[in-house]
Amino acid sequence: MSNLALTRSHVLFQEAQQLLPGGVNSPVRAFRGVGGTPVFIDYAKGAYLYDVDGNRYLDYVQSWGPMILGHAYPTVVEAVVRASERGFSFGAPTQAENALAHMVIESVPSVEMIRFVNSGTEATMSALRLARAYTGRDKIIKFSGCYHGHADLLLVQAGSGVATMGLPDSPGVPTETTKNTLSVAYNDGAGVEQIFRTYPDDIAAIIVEPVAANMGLVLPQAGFLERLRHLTQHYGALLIFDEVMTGFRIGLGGAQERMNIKPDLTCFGKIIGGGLPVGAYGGRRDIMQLVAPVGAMYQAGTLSGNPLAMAAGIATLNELRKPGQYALLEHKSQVLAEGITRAIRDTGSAVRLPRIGAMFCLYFCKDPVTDYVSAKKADTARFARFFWHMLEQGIYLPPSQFESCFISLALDDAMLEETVRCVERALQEEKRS
Ligand code: HOZ
Repeated sequence: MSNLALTRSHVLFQEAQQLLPGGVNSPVRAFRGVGGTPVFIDYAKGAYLYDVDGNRYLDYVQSWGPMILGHAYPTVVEAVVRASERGFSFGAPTQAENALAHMVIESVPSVEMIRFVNSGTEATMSALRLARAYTGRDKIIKFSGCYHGHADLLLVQAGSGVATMGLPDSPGVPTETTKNTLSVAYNDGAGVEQIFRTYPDDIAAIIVEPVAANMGLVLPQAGFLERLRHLTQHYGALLIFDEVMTGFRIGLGGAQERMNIKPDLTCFGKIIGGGLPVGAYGGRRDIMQLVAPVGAMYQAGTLSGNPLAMAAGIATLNELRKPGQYALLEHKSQVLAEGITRAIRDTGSAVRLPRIGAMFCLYFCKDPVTDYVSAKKADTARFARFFWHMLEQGIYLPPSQFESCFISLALDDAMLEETVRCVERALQEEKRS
C-alpha cells in the first residue's frame, strides 16, 4: 500500500481537494501531521477499518474515541435501524432523551441534570456561557494544549488540529472574544492560583480536560485537579471538566470517578452518542436550572436529542454498563501497553508511552511530557515515520503526534499481539531511516 502508488484513496483525495478545504471536513484527518495523503474509509466492522482500496487496518483512532465496542456493534446497529424506522428527527421531545439522561445521571454522580447538544464544541461553548451566566463573571481559565472544540472563545493556545498544523491562534477570532480567556500551562496549579489572586472576583470558570488528550496524552500530576477544585470553590468560580474524550472511556463515571473529583459542570460527547453526532453538558441542578426555558441562559438546537443519536447512545451505554466491561478494557490496555513498553526497550527507542485506561500515545522524546511545551518537544518527524510504518503494516493510528490512541473492546489477544509486533518492526524501521 505504497503512498506513491495511484490508489483509489489518492484519486478521491484529489477530487476532494477541489470540493472541500484541504480535501477534508476536519483538519487532522488530512494527514498533514504525518505527510502523504489520507486513506479513504469504505466501511468498518469490529476492530477493523477497510479502505476503498481493499486494505484492512486495526483501528486505534475509533472515530477519535466513541467506537469503544468496536465498529458497527450489532446491538447498536439494531437500535439505530429500529429508531430510524420510526422517524429521523422530530424537533420535539422523545422518551429516548429521558432514557439516555437517566443513564448518564446514574453513571456520573456530579451530573444532576443534563442538556443534549450535537457536538463537543457545542457542549463546551454552552457550558461556559452557563458558567458566565451563573457567576455573573466574564473571565475563564483554560490550559495551553487543551482543546475544547472550535468556539471562538476557546481558540487560545489550543491543541488537536491547531497543534498538529502548528497554527497560531486562528484569524477570524476577534481579540474582543478571547480577551477574557486566560491560558495557563497544564499541571501548573501555582499559575492558576496566581491568576485567581490577580482577578479574585472575575473568574467564571476553569475548563479543563481532566486527562489532556489533544496534545498527545498528558496525565494530570498528583494534586493538580484537587487544587483546581479547591481554588474554584475558594474564589466562587465553577470547575468544568471536559470529558468529551474521557467520559465513559476511562471508566463508566469518566475521569472524575477515577480521580474522585466532583466538578460543577461536565461536557460529554463521543461515546454517549455511540458514534453518532452527540454532545452534552450537565452538572449541578441549581446551575442547570439557569438553562432556557427554565432559566434565562439561552441555548437551543433542532437536532439536539436526535432520536437516532439517542438510540445509539443508549445501546452503547447498555453494553458498557454490563459487569466487567471496564475491567476487560483495562486488561486489554495493560497487555498492549506492556507489549509496547517491551518493544520500546528492546529497540532502544527514545519514546514515552503515557496511558490511562484505554487511552495512550507514543511521544518520540526522552523526557516526560507534562504540558504543551514539553509535548511540542516531541520529534514529529520521527512520529510521522513511525505512523507510516504502522499504516503499511495495517495499523491505523491518529495521523498526528498531538492526538491520543484509543483501544476498543473488539481487540482480541491475537490483534493486540499483532499490534505489538508491528510496533516493534516500526520502531526498528524508524530508527534505521
Ligand atoms: N479534533 C479531533 C480529535 N481531537 C479530530 C476530529 C476529526 O478530524 O475527525
